[in-house]
Amino acid sequence: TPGHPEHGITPGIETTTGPLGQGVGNAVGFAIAEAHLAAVFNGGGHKPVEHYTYFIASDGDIMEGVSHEASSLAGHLRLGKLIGFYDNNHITIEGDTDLAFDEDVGARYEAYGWHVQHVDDGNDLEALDRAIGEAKAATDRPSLVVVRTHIAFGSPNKVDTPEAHGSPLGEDEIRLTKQALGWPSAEPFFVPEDALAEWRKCRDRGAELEAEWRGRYEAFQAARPDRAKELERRNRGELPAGWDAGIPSFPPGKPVATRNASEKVLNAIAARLPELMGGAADLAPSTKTLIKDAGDFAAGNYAGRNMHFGIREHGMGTVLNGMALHGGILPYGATFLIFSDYMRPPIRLASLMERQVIYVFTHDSIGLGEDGPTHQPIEMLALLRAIPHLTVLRPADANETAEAWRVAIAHHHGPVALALSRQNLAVFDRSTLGAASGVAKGAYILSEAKGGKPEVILLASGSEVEIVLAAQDKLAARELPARVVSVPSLELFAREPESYRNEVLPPSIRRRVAVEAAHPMPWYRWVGDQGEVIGLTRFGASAPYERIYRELGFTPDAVVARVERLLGRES
Ligand SMILES: Cc1ncc(C[n+]2csc(CCOP(=O)(O)OP(=O)(O)O)c2C)c(N)n1
Ligand SMILES: [Mg+2]
Repeated sequence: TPGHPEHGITPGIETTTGPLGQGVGNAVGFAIAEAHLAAVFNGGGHKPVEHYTYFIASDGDIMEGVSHEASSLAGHLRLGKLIGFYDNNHITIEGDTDLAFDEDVGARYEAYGWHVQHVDDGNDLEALDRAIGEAKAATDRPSLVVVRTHIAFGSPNKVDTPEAHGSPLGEDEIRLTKQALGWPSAEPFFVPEDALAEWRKCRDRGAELEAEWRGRYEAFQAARPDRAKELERRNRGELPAGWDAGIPSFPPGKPVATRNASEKVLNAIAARLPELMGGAADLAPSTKTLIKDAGDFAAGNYAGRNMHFGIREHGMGTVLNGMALHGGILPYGATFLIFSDYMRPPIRLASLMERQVIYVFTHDSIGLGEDGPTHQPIEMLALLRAIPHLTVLRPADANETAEAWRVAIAHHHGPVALALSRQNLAVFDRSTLGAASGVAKGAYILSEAKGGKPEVILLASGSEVEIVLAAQDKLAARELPARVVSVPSLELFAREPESYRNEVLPPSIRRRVAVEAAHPMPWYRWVGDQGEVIGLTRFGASAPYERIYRELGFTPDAVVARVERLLGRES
């Protein structure tokens, strides 16, 4: 058993927690998923989806900001089947919670719109049972039961002490605790017969409840076989046939921002993929992530598929994880790439759990213009690419964006982040260039060297690909044949067999220049020790994007100059 609960390692663990507060948001995501699926699949006297979501939160969970964000959202959404217990033991690692925390948690949750109860003694099972009954009866709000407990209850010397959190009681204290609690034996792992018999009843009761549920489910299957098949398909996470048939292709000519292309592709996919559900942290108009005519997921309309997470990126990330873990839903969440920082912990956990969550991160470079350096991501791509099991895709044009979505929807192992441009980008003419389907391989030859065997390889992602394409022409005019490789995803490319990687980046061509308007760190492996990276190790600046690109060295001429220097061909 891992030191912290890990989904997929220990049976029965529904989510990986450990970073405090995440579990609360996951629970909110579970409850959202249940509410949505119930709204979509229940009806005609049948309720194939009907369950409660319970969570237990510690002082640390309740203190962490992410639980505030998620709980505020849950209250707003009036998630009546979400029931939490606050393990209010007044102890954290440094000591009494009084050291840093004396707010009225119950009042705070009431202010969020939750139904709040207090149980003064965590060992009073009848009081807890009553509280659960009341919580279930409050169908129009989530419930929090603030339960006063004592850490290391029964231990004469360790009760109510922070040491009890992380260190074992020790043999002597265990003996004393068993004595104090009137335990009949000092033998380790001893379970009295009557306790065992009581627990074993759970098995029978569980079997009975399950049989009862199966009966109800079979009635649903018989009455609505198509809906049952659809629910089962969604729960298995299987894509329906033809899900991608509506994905548009974009003609060359008029430039398109990849965020705008993404909106068209998302909507085309959503029309055939009902499990696709999500939204933005108050940036749907900028991230272009609204599903048209799909309704808002809101109290009173849980069938809606457009989520409004509010300005709560961290909460959004953790709620998305809960939705993905629940099953039956393929969740996406959107914000500016810069604010991926505000949700890194749940991105990391989605990656650790290898759950399918799609992040739409727009405004993906200094190319966003006057918003200036606070909004211009520099290090974010490197940070995201450093997370194991996360796949980052930064498409170069509208057709790469369509392919990036295709990859994201079909990628079931770990989350996918799409980095999209705010500014318009050329739509490449694929009749003369490599096919956009190369996106699935992470990197592909977009344009072979002109006028001979390539002397240099130009690599770029996203908005910088059109810059290296223009540089390629200028280099050709100087009799410097350069191959252009579009690199939408370093992770996907790294997973390709060596033979393919060597085809795209032949080991014999060691002069390579990578261009990305971001921190250069991720590229060094690919350019090698005779290559160079044109990137950014400084913050951006506020100006129209064309001017920033020029001033910070992202122009075809700057690329040409760098290549000439690299090849010792300076004039
Ligand atoms: C985000 C985060 N910060 C810090 C920690 C380290 N940590 C583990 S438990 C804990 C606090 C323990 O107190 P509490 O949450 O009340 O749990 P209890 O010991 O009462 O069960 C801390 C700070 C963590 N796991 N997650
Ligand atoms: Mg505590």
